[in-house]
Amino acid sequence: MRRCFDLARLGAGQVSPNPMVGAVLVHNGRIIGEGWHQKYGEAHAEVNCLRSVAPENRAFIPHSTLYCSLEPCFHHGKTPPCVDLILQHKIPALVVANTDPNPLVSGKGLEKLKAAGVNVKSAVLEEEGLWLNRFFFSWITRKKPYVILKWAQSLDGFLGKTGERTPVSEAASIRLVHKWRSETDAILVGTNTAVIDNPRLDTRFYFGKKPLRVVFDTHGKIPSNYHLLDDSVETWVYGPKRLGIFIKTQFFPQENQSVAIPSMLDNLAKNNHATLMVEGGARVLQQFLDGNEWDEIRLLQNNRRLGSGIPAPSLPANAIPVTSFGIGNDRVEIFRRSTTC
Ligand code: AOF
Ligand code: ZN
Repeated sequence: MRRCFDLARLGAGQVSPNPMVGAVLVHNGRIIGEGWHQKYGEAHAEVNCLRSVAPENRAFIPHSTLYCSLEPCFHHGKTPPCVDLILQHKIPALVVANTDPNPLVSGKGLEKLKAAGVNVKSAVLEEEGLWLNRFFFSWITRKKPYVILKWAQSLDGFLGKTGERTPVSEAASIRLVHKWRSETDAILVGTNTAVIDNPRLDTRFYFGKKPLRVVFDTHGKIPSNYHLLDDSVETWVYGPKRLGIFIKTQFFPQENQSVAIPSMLDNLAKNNHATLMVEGGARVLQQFLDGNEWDEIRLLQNNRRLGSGIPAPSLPANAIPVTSFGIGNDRVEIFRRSTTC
């Protein structure tokens, strides 16, 4: 199953809002097929796994066990049901990590396979699977994007100097942030960050997709020659419409930032954006924390002091540490929101 998860992760950033799914076919302790869901709208993991079986191994398929990180689909979506494929290939045994919360599937896939005599084992490494696909599970069950708050702070707890762009993180961490962006559907910054930093919010230090940029500009303060108003990638501006021709930029006139947050989250989910990464600044991060509108915090802790500046937000009491690791001179700490308080 861990191999399924590793394969699934290869689809990161390419399949959203679909889940990342991996499948492995095993005959007598030997892997004879592997596959993953590679791109939204294209073949599912099970299809790619069966396609990968070499001609000399095809006769083993009806005597093999299929491991799949997600319950095989039951519905006719953009591709035919994987359940039917498993039955056509007469695969006698199936092991899955998670049932598919998609109402079109939700247990029906496993039921159909069991009824046809397939030996089904479910909930194997279920927690790991839930964490792997936390964006998808959030989007499909809560109709909300999974919200990640990301900030970098100095050793003495500052986000940056007041009123000036202040590099806090190391080059390696910046690359990591670009990787995170490429795995995220949308990135948000507030007006102050947009005005002070003139960020691009792109993925120039990593490969992969360019996420939707979202910015609060409630009083129209962002200079019109700034990157976020360059119409180079899909951008949502919560603020007054600007003069000029915009093709990839949409404006949502909105004067109150705290009112804008819920409607923005709703709008993201409706447009198939399953994740949002909030990259600052202090005010926007605090609004998400105060509204308990967050699921995960990614904190980049640098080892140098700034002496003064904008204080970083305090970690909320319901933040549970998940993992931490070093990168250059930074330490990355990941927290998730406790669901019990
Ligand atoms: C699987 N294997 O690899 C994936 C599944 O529009 P479609 O046809 O691509 O269907 C998307 C839905 O199928 C998605 O919301 C989820 O319920 C399931 N994803 N199922 O059997 C896969 N990616
Ligand atoms: Zn499928």
